[in-house]
This record gives sequence, C-alpha cells and structure tokens, in this order.
Amino acid sequence: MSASNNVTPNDLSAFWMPFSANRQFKKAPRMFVSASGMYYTTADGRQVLDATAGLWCVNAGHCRPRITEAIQQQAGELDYAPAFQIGHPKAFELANQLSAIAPEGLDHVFFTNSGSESVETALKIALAYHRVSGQGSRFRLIGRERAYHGVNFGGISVGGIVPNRKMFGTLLTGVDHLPHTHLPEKNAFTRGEPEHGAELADELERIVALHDASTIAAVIVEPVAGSTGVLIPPKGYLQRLRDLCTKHGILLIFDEVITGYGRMGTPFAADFYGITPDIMVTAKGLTNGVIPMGAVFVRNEIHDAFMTGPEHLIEFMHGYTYSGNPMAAAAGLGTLATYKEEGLLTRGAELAPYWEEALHSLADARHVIDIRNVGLIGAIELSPIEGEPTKRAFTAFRKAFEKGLLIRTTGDIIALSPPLIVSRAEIDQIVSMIREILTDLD
Ligand code: PXG
Repeated sequence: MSASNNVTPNDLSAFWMPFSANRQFKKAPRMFVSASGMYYTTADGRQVLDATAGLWCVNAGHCRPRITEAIQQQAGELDYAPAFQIGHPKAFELANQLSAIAPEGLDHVFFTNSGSESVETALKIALAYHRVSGQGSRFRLIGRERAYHGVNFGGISVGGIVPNRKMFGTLLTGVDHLPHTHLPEKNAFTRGEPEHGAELADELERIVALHDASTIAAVIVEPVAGSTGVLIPPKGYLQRLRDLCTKHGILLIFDEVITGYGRMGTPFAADFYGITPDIMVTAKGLTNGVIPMGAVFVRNEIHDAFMTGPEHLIEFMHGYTYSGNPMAAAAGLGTLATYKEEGLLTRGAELAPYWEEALHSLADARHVIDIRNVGLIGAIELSPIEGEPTKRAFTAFRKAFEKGLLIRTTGDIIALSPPLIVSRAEIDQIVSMIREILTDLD
C-alpha cells in the first residue's frame, strides 16, 4: 500500500461527500484504493466483488488496459484544447463512432461532462428546437414521478424523487409529471417486462388535455428507472408513450444514463425496446466511468433545424469548457474499442437468462418482497423495518461490504448492475453472498 493510500479518520473532515451519510462514514470509513476487472481492493487489503459497476458506469470492468493506455498517451500529447470555435480530432472521431452505434437517425452528438449536464442539455435542445422551428409556444417539460435525471435544476424539476426536490425552492416552472409505473401489487416477482401498467402512458393524454399540446415541448423518461429502485416499464408502455408524443408533436427524450452502453444486452435501451426517441441522454458507460463525460444524441431533423441563418453565427448558445475534451474523448475511444473487441454491448443478452434465474432464486430469501430484472440489471426489494424505512437495506449494504461484495441500495431496494464482463460463477457468488447477508439480517 502506498503512503498516499494511508488515510486516517482525522483527515476526512474537509471533503463534504456527495449523497453520503458523512458523519457515519467518517466514523467508519469504507475506502477503495485500487481495482482490477470485477474487483476493488480496500484500504485494508480486502477484495470486494463489484456487483454495481461502480455507480452503474464501469461497464467493461476496472482498469482496462486499452482505456488506461488511451488516457496515458493523450495526457502527454494534447492535454486540453479550447472547446468553443476550435476542435481536436478525437472529439470528432468519438462522435462518429458513437453515431455508428446509436439507433438509426440519431447521428449528432453534443458532449457534456456528466449525466446531469446531459439532461440539462437535452431539455435546452428540446426548448430551443421548438423555438427555431416556429413553435416557441411549446415551453412545458413533462417528467415522471420517481424519475432521476441528475441533480441540476432542470433535472430535479422533471425528476420525481421527493427528497432530491423538496429543499430547493420552486424549481423550473411549466413542468408536469406522468405517474410512475411501479405496481407491486400486480407485478411483483415479474421476470423481465411486467404485464400490467401500459395504460399509465395514457396519462399523457390527460396532461395534453389540461395544458394543450401546443404548450408542451418534451417528455423525458428513463426507459428503465434506475436510481429509484429499478422500475421496469410495463409491456407496451414505452410504445404508447412514443405514439402519443408523435401524435402531439412532443419530443420524446430517453434518459439512458444507466441503460446505455450495453447494460440491457443491446447498445441502448432504445434498441432493446425497438423505440427510437428524438433525443437520447447518456454518460457513465460512455467512458467506462474513467473520465467524466456525457453525450446527448439528437435526431437529424432536430440538429438540422438549428443549422440555418448566417453561417458566422453560433447556432446553439450552450456548451461547457470541457465539452469533448481530449482526455475524455480518448477515454471514450478506448472504451468503445474495449466494448467492440469483447462484444460487451451485446454480451448482456447472452447472460440475461442466467442472471434472471440466479436473481429469482432469492425469492424465498429472508425479507424479500419483490425481485425485478431486465438485461444485466436487477433489484431485490426488502420489507422495510417498521418506522425505519431504508435502514434494513442500508444495513445489508454495510454487511455486504464487510463480506466483500459491493451492492447499491436505494430505499429498501438492493440494486445490482455488475460490469458486463461478469462470469456465471461470479453471478452465483453475488447471489449466494446476498442470501447469506439476508439470512443474518434483522
Ligand atoms: N440520469 C440518470 C437516469 C441517472 O441514473 C443521472 C442522470 C445523473 O448523472 P450524473 O453523472 O450527473 O451523476 C443519473 C445518475 C444509483 C446512482 O446508485 C445513480 C446515479 C448516480 C449515482 C448513483 O442509483 N445516476
């Protein structure tokens, strides 16, 4: 262990950790100091099996040589290039390669630095598109209950996670929400897509009737809601949403920050469900989580609508200092090369039946009230301790960490999303460790 890894609790106060129980953590810190493939190594030298791909982002597994080399080489060759009015070849190359794997017709890519920024970018493109195409009255944005679209103001406005919204004032105006699609009383223990709930998409008709279609710019949904505990769309739901958006001239935005880059067993959830959105929001797996980067894919007609007027004028007043920056672009190219060489954008499809079987074998484990799965995503919902919601699952998280397994919990739900290189033996190991943890859990 190197000296730089040797942190003691007294050194921990300056860093205000994101989405963390800071005081509890700093009393008993959990630290990773290195990683390789499917495993992390902790500061005290233990191996931890990664059943969450970091935070849903390390799709190719950890410290993959192609990506490491790409970054190392880039750092010595071109560290930074201005993002506005000047380019560098790798950003263009990455955009080309991304448009080649994206659903047909989404051939233009706007780079950002995170999922949250990709969401803001998508919402701004949607609003501006209607304006440049003569429909400036379309200013409303429609999100969904229980949705997570990052933490910036646009994202929390269209998002539907109450604790993420309630502290932050009035948020964006002109936002409405569809109902969420989680119907445990009808769909519990469904394998794959739930049978019931497609009609919940028709709520968009009610919203249209209330506000009039001419005021609505876009609907944004996660094809599979991740952060809120893995909510899988009912059969036919997304198609209905697509049809209604088309009927009313409303743009459909898919937030594929979690579902993108092979997580579903297809490159994107759009491919999995056979539904093409107008705008597709991505981040995370784009660079295997190694360098922060996001990419927003835009339907050609939307992009082209901006490309009018005098050519010396900036067409879209938006962008970041680090949009498409050289290090991130290099990481993206190394990541796509790894995905291609190892077939990772579709490997999940081969493994999904095994994954489903293994997860559902936990149906009789202690405290389990629902199990859901799609692609290489899984969720195990636990009954909450009375009067202390979230505590049971969070205790499971801490016990798992001690045992050498990294899981994610949200509410009383264990969410699983292993790197796409996971083996069948490792799937068995994840499941048997979870069974042991649940057996011992109060
Ligand atoms: N959209 C979706 C659908 C996401 O899941 C974001 C946007 C925001 O991305 P950034 O890069 O700004 O964090 C996300 C992020 C979890 C978990 O364990 C999920 C996310 C982030 C951290 C933890 O569920 N999703």
